[in-house]
Amino acid sequence: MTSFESIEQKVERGERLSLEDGCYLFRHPDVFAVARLAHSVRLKLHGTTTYYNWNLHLNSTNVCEASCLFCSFARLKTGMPQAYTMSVEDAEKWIRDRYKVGMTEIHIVNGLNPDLDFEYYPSLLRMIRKEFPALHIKAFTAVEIHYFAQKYSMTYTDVLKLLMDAGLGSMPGGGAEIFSDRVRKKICRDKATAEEWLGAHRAAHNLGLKSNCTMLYGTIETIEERVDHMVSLRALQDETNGFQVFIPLAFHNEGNRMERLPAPTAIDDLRVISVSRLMLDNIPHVKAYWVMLGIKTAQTALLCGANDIDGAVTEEKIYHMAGSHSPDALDTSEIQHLIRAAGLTPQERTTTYQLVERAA
Ligand code: V47
Repeated sequence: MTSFESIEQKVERGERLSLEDGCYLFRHPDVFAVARLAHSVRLKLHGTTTYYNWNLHLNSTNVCEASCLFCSFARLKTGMPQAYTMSVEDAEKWIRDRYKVGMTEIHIVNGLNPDLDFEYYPSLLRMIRKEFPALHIKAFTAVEIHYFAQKYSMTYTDVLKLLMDAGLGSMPGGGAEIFSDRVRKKICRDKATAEEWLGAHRAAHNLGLKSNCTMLYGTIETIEERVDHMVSLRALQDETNGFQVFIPLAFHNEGNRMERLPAPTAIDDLRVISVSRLMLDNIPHVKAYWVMLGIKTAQTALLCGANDIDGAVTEEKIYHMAGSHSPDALDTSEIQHLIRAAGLTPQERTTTYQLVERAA
């Protein structure tokens, strides 16, 4: 019979938790006990070291063929009010206006734009590699890779090789949502399935590309579906070891077609972080993405299993359009302060978790 004590013993022995254990932890009334257990695992893996990076977010088009109910960012068709597509030259100017010496990463996620030729994407990457060579390019979710493969009649491997030749350095984790077919049919029925999302990451990992993984929670999924999602990620990681970090994404309910659902509470957020740290025994890092959690919950999450707070993100749009009240950017000294105030040790990293040391 599953009990909190039996789970504690498994964690102590380094034994893998089952789907039933994960569901039990989601339902356990003492959220602080779950958080403490997750924090003990985080301390074993990383000590007090808490990572952050310094990055810029670019969304070069918000035109999107998919019709995800939770999305407040996509503007569906070219020509609709507020729809935009940057040319490569526009994107270069956009980056130049925001780029600061010392930034190490550009994160690019776009809509599934039916009006662009494939060449747009490698050209965008080549421009960044040439003009901003210090930036690691983390770009295009598995949903976008799947869309390119279908639309331009290529395999995932072909698409990824062309993008890697142009400068792609790693893949972000978005688009995973919840793997359950039941939920996907309702909230994101016209984009990559769970198998396709996992297939694109498998192809990336087989080419030596690292990637991140996510889970959107707080819409209509059950606890079993959340834990099942984690188990699927863990299984692919057993196979490829290509995921660097898991990022739970809390549903934001403004400006989209799921506005009537309440947003997850701070306790929901901390529980998801804690359970993910305990279930995902083979994924090194868990990120408390402050833009999505808000600064105070993100800081608390660092004591509940998370060991990364993302970056001094500049110009995030997806969450701000969905009602995030977090600031548009945080500077590095504020991030360091948040981490130190939790009794932890700030460490700047690159996208692939190499340490960045800067002169004081
Ligand atoms: O795929 C969209 C999610 C993702 C909403 O890999 C929403 O380092 C909640 O993937 N409420 C994009 N979630 C963001 C993303 C990401 C962010 C930061 C770091 C990394 C990384 C990846 O945002 C989408 C979707 O799952 N999303 N709308 C919403 N209303």
